[in-house]
Amino acid sequence: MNTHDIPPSGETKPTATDLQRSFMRHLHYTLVKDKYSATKADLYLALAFAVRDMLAERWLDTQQSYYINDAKRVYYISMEFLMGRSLGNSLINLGIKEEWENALMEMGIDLEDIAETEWDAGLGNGGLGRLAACFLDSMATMSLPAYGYGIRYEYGMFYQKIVDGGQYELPDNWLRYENPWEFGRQEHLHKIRYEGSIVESSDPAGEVRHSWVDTHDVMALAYDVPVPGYGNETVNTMRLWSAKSTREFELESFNRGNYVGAVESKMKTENISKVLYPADHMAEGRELRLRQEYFLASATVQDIFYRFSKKHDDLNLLPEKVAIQLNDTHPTLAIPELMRILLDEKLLSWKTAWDLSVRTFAYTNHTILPEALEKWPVRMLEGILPRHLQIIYRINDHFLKEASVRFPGDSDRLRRMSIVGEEGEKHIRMAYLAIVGSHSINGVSVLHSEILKDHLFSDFFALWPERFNNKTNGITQRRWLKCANPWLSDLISSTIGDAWVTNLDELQKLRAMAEDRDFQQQWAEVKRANKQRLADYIYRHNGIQVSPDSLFDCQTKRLHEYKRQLLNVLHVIARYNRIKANPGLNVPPRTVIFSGKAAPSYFMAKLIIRLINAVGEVINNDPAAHDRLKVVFLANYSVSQAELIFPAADLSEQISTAGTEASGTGNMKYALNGALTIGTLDGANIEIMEEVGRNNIFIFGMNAEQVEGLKRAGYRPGDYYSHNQELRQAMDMIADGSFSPGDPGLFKPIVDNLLGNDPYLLLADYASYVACQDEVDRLYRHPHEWTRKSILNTAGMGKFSSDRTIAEYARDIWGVKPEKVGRHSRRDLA
Ligand code: B1H
Ligand code: IMP
Repeated sequence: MNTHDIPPSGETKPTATDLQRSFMRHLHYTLVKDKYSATKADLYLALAFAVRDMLAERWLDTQQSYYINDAKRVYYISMEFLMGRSLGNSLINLGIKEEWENALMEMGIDLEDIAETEWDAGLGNGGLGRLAACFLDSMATMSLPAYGYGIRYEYGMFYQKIVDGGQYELPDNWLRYENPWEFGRQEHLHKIRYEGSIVESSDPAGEVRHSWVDTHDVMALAYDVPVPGYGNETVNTMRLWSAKSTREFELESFNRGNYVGAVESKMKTENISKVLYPADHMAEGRELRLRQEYFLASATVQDIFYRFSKKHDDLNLLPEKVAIQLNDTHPTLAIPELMRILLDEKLLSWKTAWDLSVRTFAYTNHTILPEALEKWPVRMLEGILPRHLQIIYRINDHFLKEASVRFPGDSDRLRRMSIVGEEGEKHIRMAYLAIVGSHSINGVSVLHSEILKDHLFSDFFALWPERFNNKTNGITQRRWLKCANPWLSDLISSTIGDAWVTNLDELQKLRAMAEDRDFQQQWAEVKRANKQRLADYIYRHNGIQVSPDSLFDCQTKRLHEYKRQLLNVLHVIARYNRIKANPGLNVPPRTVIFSGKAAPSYFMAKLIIRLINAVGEVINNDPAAHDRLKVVFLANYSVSQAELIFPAADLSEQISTAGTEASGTGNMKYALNGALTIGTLDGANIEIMEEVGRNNIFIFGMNAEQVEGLKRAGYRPGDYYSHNQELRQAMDMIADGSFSPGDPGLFKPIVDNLLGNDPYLLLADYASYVACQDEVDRLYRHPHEWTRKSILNTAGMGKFSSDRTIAEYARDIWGVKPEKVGRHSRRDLA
């Protein structure tokens, strides 16, 4: 039908008429609308369908090429994919944005305007989910035979509203309108089993075999989303699973005559893919979450077997044809699930099955925070996944035997290393299961990977040093520079060419331009235009007028105590007090911008949101501060909001307690867009400093070793409070109700917590932070110097492309190679 409106890819570019015809066809025949009845959302959908058509052939060709060439595949399994919007990214990756812009303009349609109506795909909490999305973009762009596997949550990350200064959560009903980027695949259906019991029998060779019977089953239904590479023919697949009750189950329960009860149970089973858990860095231990994790693991492993078996009978080939990357421990049940299939269904021996499994799996750790490390009660596993619990016990037995050869008589260490934890309620330590079951274990920045080896997993490092490695995170420059910051992209490309889009090291060429006054001026003009765009957004959403000539000081990320938004607030209050005390104080005007969601059950994080808004309320309404300080909290931080903020930032706040932020990726997005960083020596900040140069970044505070030392020596926050007058005044104001006159005790818990134990050492780093902020002020008075450093930041970001990260995973862990896409389906059509 409409396939022929647009000439096949890779050949001549379509004309404006081709595009317009395709667009109108979709408006008329797919949506059944005319120009009188079409809403903005219809125009968006018509465009999305037309763009989707342009992906179709490449998608079919890519998948067929993988099949024909029997490529080794990599499977990235993740409970989260924070994709954001697809339209803009698809247009850019297809290299067809300008053509569409012009074709639509001729019809009186503004592309940017209709693109705004696309709802974000927010199937993730934060960095971990967005990293998965950046990786998919890089894998497609590098022509790797890769798949993302996840859950098609009906409700993604909640929508945050700010009411009376506090956070309210609204459900993110993202599938309410049609989702043009997904394709339901009714034929790709797997049965997921829960509960039941185990029957043992002996096979003819005398081996004990297990069958899992009387299970309660749910079906996993595939939805495929295309993942186009940039400037190539590759379109990979992200496959998301949706829960459906089984037909047998439905018929059986309905036949029992209990109609309402049957519908109720049907709903209950379909709840598995209902909602994303919104508590990042907090393993909740809920039964539904366990069911979700197994749902993803089992459906994906079954799918991998199905694809592998289309070409191969010999299971020994599995590690040569399949690499599975576990995005944190959330999908770790894939390990016992693979073992279950190899043992119980394929009837392999334990030794063979285990060897194949370990060579197939690799595990990435993303955090060392204890509350985020997953532990599942044995009792819960026993009920829901009885066979997997047996397998995990057996894995542990074999493992402890191996470890006791290496550490004979060291029973303390063996107890520490056991996959089964005995303190309190008996539980399974998922990180240990992931380590024992993988041939590769990596952290996400140099510092983080060192901490894994030296602290969190030191016993395992002693046993298997060769399994441990680092893969410093990265971000895709296609979304985070080319799409999000078109003006800066154009300036860069017109200066050094556009090779940076697929080779970010090219940005180094900007170094030669850093001193060039003309170039500096153009750079500064772009920044100002982006700040104006953000200022307009702030005015529309918050009703606050901010000046694009003020320093935009931004901290946007999940609200968490370890990220220390509160340290930023303490500085804001101190700055306000300085201005109040000295009305003539000459400081560069600042706009301090916050954005981020708190886990709905995280009391302290939510109280900090209230505090930020309360402090803003006082400062923004005080004429004394009017021209020098503004505080803004933007509601509902999301991928598309972030795309607006990064290009407009002057200063990027990356101020976590050293040793707590595994990597950070927002830090990279800000610096790539020319913001200077004020940060601690934590996560990837250290590597950013190495790349941009110590003189082009504001570093303050203790390093990870000093943090350790201070804690060991006995940290006394009260000392810092007593000895620093500015700090004491700021804390007293929080405690005495200066920011909450109607409810003076409201913020007292914040100060009590700081004076009580201050687990993230805010007070210890306070003086150094404020001194560093004073340096920021000094530099901002010298616009040329500031702009020079801004250019040098962008120029130094080559290392932080997720293309580099993925190249390292592909080479060191997966052993996968780029795969050329043939024109198979196009020949079929011809
Ligand atoms: C990161 C998480 C996380 N680390 C538990 N850990 C979750 C933990 O729903 N849960 O239970 C969800 C997410 N997220 C982040 O990963 C790190 O904090 C960042 O420093 C890092 O940049 C990012 C990607 O590696
Ligand atoms: P899958 O997602 O790996 O199942 O890949 C599906 C693609 O592989 C299909 O679109 C086909 O192009 C190709 N394919 C699958 N089975 C066959 C087959 O039996 N012969 C040829 N191609 C096949």
